[in-house]
Amino acid sequence: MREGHAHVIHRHDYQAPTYWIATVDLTLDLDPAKTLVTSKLAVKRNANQPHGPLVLHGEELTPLRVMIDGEPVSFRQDGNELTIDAPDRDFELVIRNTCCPEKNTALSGLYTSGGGFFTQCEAEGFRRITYFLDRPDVMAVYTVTLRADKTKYPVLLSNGNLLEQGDLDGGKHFAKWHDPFPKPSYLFAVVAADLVAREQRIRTRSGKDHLLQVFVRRGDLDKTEHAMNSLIASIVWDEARFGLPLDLERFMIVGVSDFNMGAMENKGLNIFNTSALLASPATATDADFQRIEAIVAHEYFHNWTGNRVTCRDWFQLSLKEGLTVFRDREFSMDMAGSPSARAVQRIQQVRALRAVQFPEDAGSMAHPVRPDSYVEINNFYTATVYEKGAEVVGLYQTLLGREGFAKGLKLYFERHDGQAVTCDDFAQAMADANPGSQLASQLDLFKRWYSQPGTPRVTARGQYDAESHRYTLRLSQHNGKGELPQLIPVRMGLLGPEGQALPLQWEGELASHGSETVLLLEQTEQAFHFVNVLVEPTPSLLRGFSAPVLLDDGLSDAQLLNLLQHDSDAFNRWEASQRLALNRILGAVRAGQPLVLDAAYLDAMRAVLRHPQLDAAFKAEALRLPEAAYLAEQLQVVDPQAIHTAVEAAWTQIAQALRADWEWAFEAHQVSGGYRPSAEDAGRRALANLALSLLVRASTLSGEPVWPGKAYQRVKDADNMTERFGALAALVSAHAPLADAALAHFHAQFAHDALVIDKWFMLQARAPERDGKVFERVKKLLQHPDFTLKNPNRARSLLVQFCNFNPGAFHRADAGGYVLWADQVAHLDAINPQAASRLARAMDRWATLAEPFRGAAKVALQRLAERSTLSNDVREIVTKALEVA
Ligand code: B3K
Ligand code: ZN
Repeated sequence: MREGHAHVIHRHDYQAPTYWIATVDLTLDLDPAKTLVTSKLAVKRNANQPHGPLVLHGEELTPLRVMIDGEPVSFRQDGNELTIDAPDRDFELVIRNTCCPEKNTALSGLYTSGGGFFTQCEAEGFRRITYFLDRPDVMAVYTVTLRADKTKYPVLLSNGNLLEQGDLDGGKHFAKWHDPFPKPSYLFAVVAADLVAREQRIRTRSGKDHLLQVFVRRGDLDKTEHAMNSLIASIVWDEARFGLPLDLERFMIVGVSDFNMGAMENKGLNIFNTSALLASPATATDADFQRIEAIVAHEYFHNWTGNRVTCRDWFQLSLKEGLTVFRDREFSMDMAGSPSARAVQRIQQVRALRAVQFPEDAGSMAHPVRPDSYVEINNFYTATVYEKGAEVVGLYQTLLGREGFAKGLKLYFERHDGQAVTCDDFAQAMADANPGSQLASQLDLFKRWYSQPGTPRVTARGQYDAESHRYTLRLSQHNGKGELPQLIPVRMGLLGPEGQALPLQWEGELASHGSETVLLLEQTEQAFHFVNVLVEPTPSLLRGFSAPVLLDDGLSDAQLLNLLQHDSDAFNRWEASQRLALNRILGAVRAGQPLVLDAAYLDAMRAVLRHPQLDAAFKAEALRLPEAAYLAEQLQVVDPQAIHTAVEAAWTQIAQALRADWEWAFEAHQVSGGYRPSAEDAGRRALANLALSLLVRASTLSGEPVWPGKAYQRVKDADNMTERFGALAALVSAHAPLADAALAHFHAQFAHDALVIDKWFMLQARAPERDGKVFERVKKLLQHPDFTLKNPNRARSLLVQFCNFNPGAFHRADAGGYVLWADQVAHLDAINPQAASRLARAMDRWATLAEPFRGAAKVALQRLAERSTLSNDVREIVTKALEVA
């Protein structure tokens, strides 16, 4: 990887391989220093391609010998390729090689963690275990034999079914696994460790019995109940909603502490970052419980969308990721239950999309949902491929309806089960299953969502003619330079001045068709005419965020307040709250004036907070201010300090002006009884935590001790992590005098729980900056005995949280944040390129920064780019950043 040249791979260069591999018979003699791998492959000539040598991928491996049909043959190793002059026919290939798991700090391939062996093969980790055609269109049936010391590694796991196990000489044992489903190498997995399992047997609808297992380290078993429940719920849901059953006798999940992402969907053997698996009320927050449920579901759902039908090449990544995120979102919404709880889910999805994917799509790493080229594929597991990809899949459902979408998915599996396919194949199945649909007639137009980068900007302006009772809505779309119009469904309704939903009647029609419709914007500009509109309406557009666009509807404060109070669409009520805040914050930033929140806004927020019918979870979302990253996206030139100052001022005024209301909210939303991670209880805790944080803020500013004292007491006494951490966050973000004592208490109490200590780092890294204190603290924390760059969770919880998600502290006029960033990216890159590359992305949007930030950011980027030792991962990010200007 390091010696390799930055080689750009293009989507249009795809070619099927010269050889296929039908079966893989793999034996691993596991040893941390030198693992011996024997791989026996049934190689098949692909008659559709001209004959040529067999070129296998291999990285950081030592080859020992290569045999064809039992005869040793010569081979050439050149960089990361092994070339064999193979015959023009089918043959058996045997390769023996070694690799070194304990030196594998990149955590890709076979590595050690906590004294055990684990693998991560997506995207290109299998080639770090043995030489192979390590590409997703090569699908093979695997048989795997593991041999290892029995005392150190009592549990030996691989994909599929256990065929055999037993003891060997010298204190060793073995296990032999067989996976009947052909799979690409990226879904291969091995675990050998000292683990214990929570087990559950279930019988699915079809009457088949299955064994579910969650493997963790001894001592963590009491934190696996939620994951097991989530797995069972996912299995039941996928069968009920899409008719997709569990196809394996055994489904295993394994937790590991050193892992580059959340989890991995290896066939029948999901491997999880412990942060995405372990939860108990004492150590995990409501958000953790929710995230674990979503990730367990996501990986399980991959079993069909990703594993049974996989990607032909890595450009098609969103085929499995966008679709699977869409599926886990639908699952989470169904699990949340009430319409309001579903809306809260949608709100949280959109908040994340706007804070991460919108900036990505406007920055140096902007790429289409189906990218056209890459240097390092691991850099393309992005918010665009995942989250925007899921939005695009959602568009199919919006256009086809739930039933039409389900029909499309059914046809997709009928056609492609067991194959490696493309996003085009998916789109075609959706269209063919729904002949006569708008999708089918406009498929090429629709597919621009896959090929064009950037967030479409939609402008909407309404015109009311009081005499003729006509209302005309003009929609236009602006895409990036040279980009064509896209197909944008705009779900909408009209509200009267008292907030009543108005009937919608098209020009030329005799009667109205209800009060909600979906407009299809497919050209650069279109006008939609409504008749019999008896009062001047307020348009409610893009309900439920029906397309991933930036909408400028030009609504006045009065109209936004009308929507906030009355819209039947909960998402748009929330959106109105955000727009009211956004207009004020941006107004102050643009004018270079201190922010002063007006009574109308504060009264509206009070009304939301005190509303008798709205759910607590919804209130917490509506009262929360827009993310700094989303605010920044509205500006041509970004001064992160000006945004930070305005946001802080807004919070302080909301805290002070609504003080009595927050006291009421805190007391009124206490949850009694045992901890349950239900949407309803979580919503109450979220609102109580927000209230507490604002009360501590207001009190700290006026020097009153009561609320900071209460928060401190809560840090000590709370019986669940959501309340404990909420109280700690309240103290830390207000820079309250008791914050340090609370942090020390918290650290001492959870010193032995790595996942909780990660939270402790994260909280300090994300605290709102005040007089440079947060930056100073982060520098100190880099020296903390608990800090290490070797564990990705720990590195992320301090560095990614600070550099990528704390703009007010990171962007400093003295460039200190950028210097820290460049140094840490370089250090981390020497250990773990994928983790470093993630951190490197903190500079994606540097070119829009105001001076002096912009100039200083450029210097830091150049300094990093000049280093000769960068990995391809980091080099690609830094090079792209510098190409912007
Ligand atoms: N498919 C994996 C991600 C692999 C990332 C490789 N750099 C997890 C997921 O999306 O489910
Ligand atoms: Zn996924």
